[in-house]
Amino acid sequence: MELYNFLKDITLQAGENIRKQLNEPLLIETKSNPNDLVTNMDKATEKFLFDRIQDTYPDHRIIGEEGSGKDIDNLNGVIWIIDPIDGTLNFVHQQENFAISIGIFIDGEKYAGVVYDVMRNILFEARAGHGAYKNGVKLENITETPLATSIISMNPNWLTKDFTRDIYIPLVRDSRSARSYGSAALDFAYVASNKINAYITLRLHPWDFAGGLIIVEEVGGIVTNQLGEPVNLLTANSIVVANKSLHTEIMNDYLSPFKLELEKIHQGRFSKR
Ligand code: 2AM
Ligand code: CA
Ligand code: CA
Ligand code: CA
Repeated sequence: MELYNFLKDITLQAGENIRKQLNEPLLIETKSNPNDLVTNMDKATEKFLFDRIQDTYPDHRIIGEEGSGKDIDNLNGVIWIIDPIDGTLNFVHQQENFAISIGIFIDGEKYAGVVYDVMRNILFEARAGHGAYKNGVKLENITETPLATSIISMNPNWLTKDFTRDIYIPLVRDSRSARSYGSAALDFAYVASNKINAYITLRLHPWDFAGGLIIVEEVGGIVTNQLGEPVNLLTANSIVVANKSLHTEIMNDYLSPFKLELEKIHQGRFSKR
């Protein structure tokens, strides 16, 4: 089976496994802090995807949130970057609004990405250079919007912290409105499908955005870190994803004035995954 079809196939199967086991008891553990959760389903889904890929493509390498490929420090060959459940808090509290996110890169070049909204059974997919699709329907290029008529997505936590409040309040104030969905992968897919016009966040890991980046760039979206630099697939990153003109407006009018503060925030913070 062609690699792209294999990617979609195992993603849909992994989603079906999650839906089938939704009523089984969940084992919930905490990771870095009491609000940072992981469940047996996150781990089982990563293992399912890992085993399927290794069986079929033993020379491919896999980076996953729940421990796969911890030592990988270069992008040589075929690399899968996997978040088995993006939006674990939504998964635990709501049993919806979470996604499986996968990006495949070959020698560091984009190959294909999926973001699968498991409970709504909506598959966002893209093969680099071949357009992006939502449940098989081709997505149009996203529209360019000024901030004043844009809906932006941002985690409200960034508005509560002393070191970031002054940077982000003007952005939220001057937008048409703000939303927070709790799944970075879905945020990327929503920018790609024109439901929202930008997503801004200060810290994402490669597995949060690898699939979504390939999808949104296929429809004209721009993805950089908050210093305006290309994102790094091997480390954590800050993120601004938006249509082209809105990305420019956010960078020039809202983030560049805080360049020194943002550089300070970035120092050291993003060197590791
Ligand atoms: P997760 O559910 O896979 O952990 C929620 O705002 C978004 O941020 C989700 O995509 C979530 O992914 C991600 N996230 C949660 N904790 C994070 C952390 N400590 N650093 C970076 N991203 C995180
Ligand atoms: Ca997590
Ligand atoms: Ca994630
Ligand atoms: Ca996750």
